[in-house]
Parts: sequence; C-alpha cells; structure tokens
Amino acid sequence: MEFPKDFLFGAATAAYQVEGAWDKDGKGVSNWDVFSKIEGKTYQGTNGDVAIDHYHRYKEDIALMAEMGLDSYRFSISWTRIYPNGDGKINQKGLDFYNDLINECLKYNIIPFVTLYHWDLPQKLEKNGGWTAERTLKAFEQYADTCFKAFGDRVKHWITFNETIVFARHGYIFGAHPPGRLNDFKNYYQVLHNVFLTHAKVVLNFKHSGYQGDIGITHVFNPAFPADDKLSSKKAADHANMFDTFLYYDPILKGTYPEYVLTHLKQKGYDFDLSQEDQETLLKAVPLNDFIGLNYYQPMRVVANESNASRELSREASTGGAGAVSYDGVYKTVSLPSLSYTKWGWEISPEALLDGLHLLKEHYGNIPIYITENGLGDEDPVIDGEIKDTLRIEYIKDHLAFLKKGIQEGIELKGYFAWSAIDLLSWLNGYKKQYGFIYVDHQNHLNRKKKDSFYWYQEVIATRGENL
Ligand code: BGP
Repeated sequence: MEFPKDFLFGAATAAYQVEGAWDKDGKGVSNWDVFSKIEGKTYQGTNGDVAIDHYHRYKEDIALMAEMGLDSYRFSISWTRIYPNGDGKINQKGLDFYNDLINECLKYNIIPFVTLYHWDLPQKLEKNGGWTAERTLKAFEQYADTCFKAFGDRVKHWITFNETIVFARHGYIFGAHPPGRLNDFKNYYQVLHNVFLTHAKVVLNFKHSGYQGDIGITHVFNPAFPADDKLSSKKAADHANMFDTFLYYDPILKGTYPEYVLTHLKQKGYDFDLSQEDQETLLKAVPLNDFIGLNYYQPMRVVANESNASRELSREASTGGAGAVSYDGVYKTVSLPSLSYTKWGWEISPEALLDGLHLLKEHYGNIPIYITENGLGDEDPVIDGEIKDTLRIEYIKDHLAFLKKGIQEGIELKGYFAWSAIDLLSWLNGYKKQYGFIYVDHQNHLNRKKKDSFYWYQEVIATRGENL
C-alpha cells in the first residue's frame, strides 16, 4: 500500500534552533537569547546566536529540501522578528524574511506548515510575567493575527503552539527553560490554562475572520504504559496519562479539563483561575480545530514512586531519558532491559506510537492527526566523509511502517514531519545531538552535506512509502 495521495511527507525545524541572526534586521531579544547565555543552562554554553544560519542560507536549505522531495516544510516564526517587543511596533524586515521563506517553499511546491510559537518568547514579555501575564496572551493574539494577515494568502496550515507541556514544565518546574523557575506548580498549571485559552481565542479569530486554511496545536505525545503487571504500576500509568496526556488534549478536543486532574490540583492548592467565560471559550473552539499535531519520540514505562524521592533537578535530568521520578513525584519512568534506547536514553518504540494513537482514538474519536515531529537524536558516524546514519533510517522506517498500519486500522493520519529537516541546535544538548537528513559541518563554514538518510527519505517520498 502507498500512503494516501494527500498525505504530507515533511520535515521540521524551529526558528531558534536554525535561524541564527539573533539581532539582525530589527529582530528583538527573545527569552532564549537571554536564557541560553546563563552559565550552566545549556550544553557547553551553546546558543542560537548563529545556529546553522538558516536566516541567510534558507535558499540553499530549501533547495535541498526540494531535492529530497518534501511535500511540506514545518518551520516556526520568531515572534521577535515580527514584533521586537512582543507587541507595539511591527518590524517590516521580519515580515519580509518570512515572506521570502514562504515564497521560496512555494517555488518548489513545498507546503509551508507554520508554527507560531516554538518557545522563543519576546524577552520584554517574559520580563513582564511571560505566560502568567495577561499582556502576553493579548500580544500573542495580535501577533497571530498579524501573521494570518501577512502570510495567510499563501500559508494554509497553522500550528499555534508547540508542546505547551514542555515549555511550561521546563520553565516553571525544572528551571531548565526560561523563565527558569523551580517547582512553581501554581504558575505551571496557570500557564497551561493561559496558553490553551489563548489557543482557543486564536482559533476562534482565525475562523471568524474568514481566513482560509487549517489550524491546530501541537502536543508532545508520551503515552504511558505500566512497566510490569503490578496494580500499582497500572495506576501509576493511568495517573501519568491523566497528567501528561489528557490534561493537554482535553481542553483542546473536549473544551474541559479532566475531573481527576482538577480534583488533585484542588487538594494540593494548585488550582488555577478558570472562569465560566474561559470554559465557554474553550468549548466554542473545539469544533473549529482542524487537526492536532503530535510530536512523538518515546513512550513512558512507569511504576509507582514508592520511595518519596522527588525529581533530581538538573539539565541532564530534564532531557527526557527514562529513570526519572515524575515532576509531581507520583510515578517513575524506568528503562527495561528488553527494550531498545537511543544514545540519550530515549526508548525506541514505533509500536507504542500506534498503541498511543489507538488510546487517543478511544478517548476523542477520530481526529485528523499530523505527526509534527518524530526522529532519532544521535551522533552520526562519518565514514570516509559520508554520513552513515543507518540508525536514523531504521528509526524512521519503523515509525512510518507503524503509521501505515495505523492508517489501515482507521487512524486519520494526514502527514508526517521528521524531526529534523537538517541538523540544528538542540535546546539543551547543543549540536552534538543530530536529527537531520542534512549534515551541517560546524568545522567548515556550516557547509551542508546530504546524509544517507537524505537519499533514503527521497526514495520513500518518491514511492509514497509503498515499500515500507
Ligand atoms: C521537541 C521540540 C523540538 C526538538 C525535539 C528534540 O520537544 O519540539 O524543538 O528540540 O524535541 O529534542 P532534543 O533536542 O532535546 O533532543
């Protein structure tokens, strides 16, 4: 079987991880421009000041993507290029850059799939309370509308937010992303709600203003499974799914929050402001979402945390490997000898992706889904100048094969975006952890080179995945 004709084979990046040019052409300062320069926050002090210089080399990069045959390129817009201060004056040169980027994609019939917020918040807004402050929520609505107006004639696929759970949790509980708060649970839950409410308002505006196209949100997807057959592990997995999946998907797909979560938050004193009006807004937006984006890397194998241990807070502990106590102390993730893992300790399980998709279907019915990220972070072997990323090929091949099975089993899958189109900056792991089909030589003027996976993905796209 081939993948459906309108299924999008794509690849993704995010502005801060590729663009560089952090202070060029009127761009304002983002929270990541500041945070990445605080000692000890990122791997070997790496930051996105230059990144892979996609800002200046996007034509070369998009030509390579076109050669690979991508149907679509998922990239994000840097808010501070458009509004240097978050709100206030628009920077025309920022609009120009994204107009050029979008036009370059269209020149090759590559569909631009645009994320409005992939974590780089204007520093002015961060300083003023970030996602806890009303001003940020209003500013995002305005920024989103500006993008719809400026690019909406050509961009027909919009993602509002990338992985709210990750930027909120790392920002307010682990201190690993800006604003670098530790164990600020109260604000953590408030930020989640603020973001979901803002998403709902943006979706309502998009549809009511008559913009044409599809709009949705992207969540990280870490379905939890009990690591053994103990009842306590089963309960731990249910709890994990409530707090790591349904808490994020329910407000978007049902317009409510899970009772189980709300009750827990009340008991702990972490309940957030949820007015009648907010609830109505969430509900009204539900049917207007055109899709949901899932970033899937790994599932969680969990047991109950019976030791009273809490999560160790370090940069390493926040990069996602198994073997950590959950952020709320209730469960632990474990690694099992029978399973396989990446060099960074992330489990490799295409089966769990499909099981997870069925879990979502049970809860929400059939919803159009894009896999907006999936891929292997590795240190790719270079042999005689060739980048032999065989493990990446295996990884993506297996995941695509399970997705094909998913389509046959009735999951409404609309596309797949590999993370990432090209090697880029990992937020906390520097340039060491590579994900791309295209290699970037940091020793040699950031030169681009096609990896083995480049040719492999090219063939997959050309044959519409028939041989997977
Ligand atoms: C997702 C982010 C991406 C990317 C990816 C890989 O959570 O949306 O931006 O960074 O994870 O993560 P890492 O670079 O930590 O391996």
